[in-house]
Amino acid sequence: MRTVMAFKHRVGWYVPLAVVLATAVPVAGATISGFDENVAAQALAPMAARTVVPAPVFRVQGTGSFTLDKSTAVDARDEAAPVGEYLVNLLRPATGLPLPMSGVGDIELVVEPGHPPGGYDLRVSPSGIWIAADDAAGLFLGVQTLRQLLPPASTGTTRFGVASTTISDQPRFSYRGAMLDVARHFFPVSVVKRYIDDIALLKLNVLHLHLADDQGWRIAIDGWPRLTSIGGSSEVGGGTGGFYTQAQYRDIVAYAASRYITIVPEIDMPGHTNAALASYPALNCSGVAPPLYHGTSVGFSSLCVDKSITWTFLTDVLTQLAALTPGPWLHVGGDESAATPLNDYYRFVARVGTIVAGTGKTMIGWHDIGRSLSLPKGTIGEYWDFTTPRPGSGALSRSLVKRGGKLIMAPANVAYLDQKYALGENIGTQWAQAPLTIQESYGWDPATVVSGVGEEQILGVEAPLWSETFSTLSQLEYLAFPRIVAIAEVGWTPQKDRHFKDFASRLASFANYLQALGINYKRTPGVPWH
Ligand code: TNX
Repeated sequence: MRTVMAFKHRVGWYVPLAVVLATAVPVAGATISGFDENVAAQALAPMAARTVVPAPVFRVQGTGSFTLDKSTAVDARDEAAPVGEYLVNLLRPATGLPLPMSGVGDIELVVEPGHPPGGYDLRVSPSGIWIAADDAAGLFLGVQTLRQLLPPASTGTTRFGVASTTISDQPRFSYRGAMLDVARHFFPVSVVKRYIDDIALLKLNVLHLHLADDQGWRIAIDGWPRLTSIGGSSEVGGGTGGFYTQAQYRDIVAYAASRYITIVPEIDMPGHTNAALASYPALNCSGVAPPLYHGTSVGFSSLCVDKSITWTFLTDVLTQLAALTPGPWLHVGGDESAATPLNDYYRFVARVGTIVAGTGKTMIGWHDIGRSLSLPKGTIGEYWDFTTPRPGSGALSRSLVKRGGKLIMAPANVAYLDQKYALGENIGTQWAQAPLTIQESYGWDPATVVSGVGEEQILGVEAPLWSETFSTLSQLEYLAFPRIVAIAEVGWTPQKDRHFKDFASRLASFANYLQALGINYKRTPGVPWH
């Protein structure tokens, strides 16, 4: 028994280290012959403690480890059951272990009150793994941490060790989002689902879909078939575009929900609407439809504020979108409406606000909508200007907060994932002070960007990914990773606990998981990639 304990103790440190080493030699089978295990144990204790992104709020290392084996079972009942299913569906193929879901198990997932709000508690000891949270969503976050405590990929043995540890964790902000622009280039359901899985790993809980812009309309609306047959048939560069049927869209929403991720649909308006205007001549003030647009300019299109068909159209669109959306928010864009006379813009946003309020949803708009004098109480602004606000954007943001709304922080110069990593790169844009480095994506505090908009006025953070310059999954992931990891930690980990050097070393370890999952990423300078 003593020997077994001692062995287990060593194995606890040994297995994760083997994994770190194994990435250089992917099927190394956890053999590190000639390696002094005592030295390994010392070297690994801090390392194992530092491999989670975003960094947990509280964590201490224990002694020993738990090893999954043929007899390991998972106990996840009632509300916890779907999270248990999710976990075993990940672990069975990765480990080759049976991992039955039974009433008693060494891996226990529990929904019960008394845990960190929005977060979870996790304990690993030699006798098992226990994760508990107030709800299934919190449990799911704990499971994301557990994934990063396990080796990233099968080492060819059945020994999957997790070092003993106690974690108590909760998010800084309740809204932690990614945005994907499926309008400039269309991405099929499979790519959207893949991105949902990518961001779930980072404990993000919102995916904002930019569903319509000048270059394409991507969601079927009953009664308006030309929106998709015409408006959906184009994209930047002249490709064939595409769109989601309502059934496909519901499938995306349900898939996101199974990862405890809320979909926020955005129809950008009154500008960014060329695809809709090209589909229905009557929506244009002139009565003449413009041609489809394949370029990348902004600010040239506008809905016609005083035509009644505009309001029939928007009521249909927003009502149907609300019905497709279990989450609390509808995003109406409102940015860069340079082709809309200012007076019309005020009236437009006010009237849209009334329609959204009528659906029971809370309106979100880019911070530009702060210009409008009349907005439903609690309207949320999404801040996209730089971390040093240029004239106007601070005041527009404060005007939303004064009316009881909160802000989602997505400053373009640090959070826009489409900004180039380096000016010589062939994908990405550069208008927002590119190059955008990993240090810059990490090194900002959402609560000090806009004066008068502090911690309490901030709903959360978001990392938008605009798609003018790319069309494949691999390019999408390349632009997102690793900068989205930085934004996820900005949204999760308390400001005082964030330090770039520490983040960079955890990020380098996390890259083993990206590799194991086949997620493309940029090996940005300043990170000690293995
Ligand atoms: C700005 S800032 C946009 C998008 C572009 C993006 C490109 C804002 C709300 N809109 O229309 O796609 O820049 O980086």
